[in-house]
Amino acid sequence: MWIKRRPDWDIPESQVTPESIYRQRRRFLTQAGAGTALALTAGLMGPGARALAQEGSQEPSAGLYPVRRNEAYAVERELTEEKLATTYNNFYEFGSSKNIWRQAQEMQLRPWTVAVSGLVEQERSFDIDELLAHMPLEERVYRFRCVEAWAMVVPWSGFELSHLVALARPKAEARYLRFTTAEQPEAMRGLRASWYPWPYQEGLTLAEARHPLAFMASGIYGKPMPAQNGAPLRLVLPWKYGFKSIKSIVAIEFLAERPTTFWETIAANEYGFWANVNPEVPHPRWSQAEEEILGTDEKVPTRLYNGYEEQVAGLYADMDGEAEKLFM
Ligand SMILES: Nc1nc2c(c(=O)[nH]1)N[C@H]1C(S)=C(S)[C@@H](COP(=O)(O)O)O[C@H]1N2
Ligand SMILES: [Mo]
Repeated sequence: MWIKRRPDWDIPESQVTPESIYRQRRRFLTQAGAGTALALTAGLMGPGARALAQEGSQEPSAGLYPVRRNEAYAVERELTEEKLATTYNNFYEFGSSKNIWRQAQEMQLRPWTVAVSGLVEQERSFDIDELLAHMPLEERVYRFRCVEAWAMVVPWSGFELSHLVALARPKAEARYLRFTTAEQPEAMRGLRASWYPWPYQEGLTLAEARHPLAFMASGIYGKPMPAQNGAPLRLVLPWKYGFKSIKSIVAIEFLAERPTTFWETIAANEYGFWANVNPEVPHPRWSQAEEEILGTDEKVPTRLYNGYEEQVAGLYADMDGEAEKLFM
C-alpha cells in the first residue's frame, strides 16, 4: 500500500541550483498534468525554491514560513497560546496521555514521502519538501474542536487538500479517500499498545476532500509543524471532531468503498465515520453541548459544524441524517 518509489525529479539537495529547480518545477507540473491550476500559483513558488536550496538544514522547508495569512478564514476568538497548543496533544502513537511532546521529538521527519495511490490516473509518491515547494501555501486561522469537549484556535500553515486531489487526478469510480499515519516503532512507543488497530487511518468522501475548508497543514504559528502536532503533514478539518484531523500522513488512497477508520474500529458508536460537530448529539458518555476553551476556565456553547455550518452543510444536504449518523 505504501509505495516507496523514488521519483525522477527527486534529486539530491546538493545538486540543486536555481536552474535545476526551475526545470524540476516544470517537470513536476507536466507530470502532474495540473499545469493550469498550479501555474497560477507560480508567484508563490519562490520561497519554496529557496527552502530547497537551504543546504544542511535539519528542516529543509523551514525557509517557507511564515506564509501569507488568508484573512478569509479569520476567527472571532483569540488564538490559543502556542505553548499550550504544542504541549497539550493527542497523538496515540506516542502514548495516550496529553504530554507526549518530548517523546514525539524522536520521530524521523526526513526523508518523508506521501504515497498517493488507488483509483487515480497515475500513482505517485511525493517527497514532502518537493510537494511543499510546489503547493500554494497560506495561513488560515481555524477553530478546532476535540471530541473530548475542549477547543482551541490555531493558525495553520499549509495548502487546500483540493490542490492535492487535483494533482492526483482521481478516476470516476473514486468516491472516498483513506489517509494513513506513519509507523515508527522505535520512536512511537504507543504502537506497543497492540490492542489498537494500527496504523492510525482516517477517511473522507471525495466531496469533503474537495471542500475549500479541508486543509493539509505543514506548519503552525508561522513555523514548521512540530512533531507532536503531526509533522510534516497532517489534515485539518475544522467542522469535524479533532480525531478526523489525522497526523503525520504517509499515504493517501482513493477508493470506491468507504474505508473503516482507526477510532471507528475501536468504538463505532462513539467515534463514527462522519464525526461532524453537533452540540445536540451527545457522545454516549458525555454531553457535547459546551466546550472548554483551552487555556481558560471558560465554557462556551458548542456550535453546529463547529461554526462552519454555512460553508459545509451543503455537503450533507442530500443525506439521511438518521441513517448516516452524520454527527457521531
Ligand atoms: N495519527 C494520529 N492523528 C491524530 C491523533 C492520533 O492519536 N494519532 N489524535 C487526533 C485527535 S483526537 C486530536 S484532538 C488531534 C489533536 O491535534 P493537536 O495535538 O495538534 O492538537 O489530532 C488528531 N490526529
Ligand atoms: Mo480529539
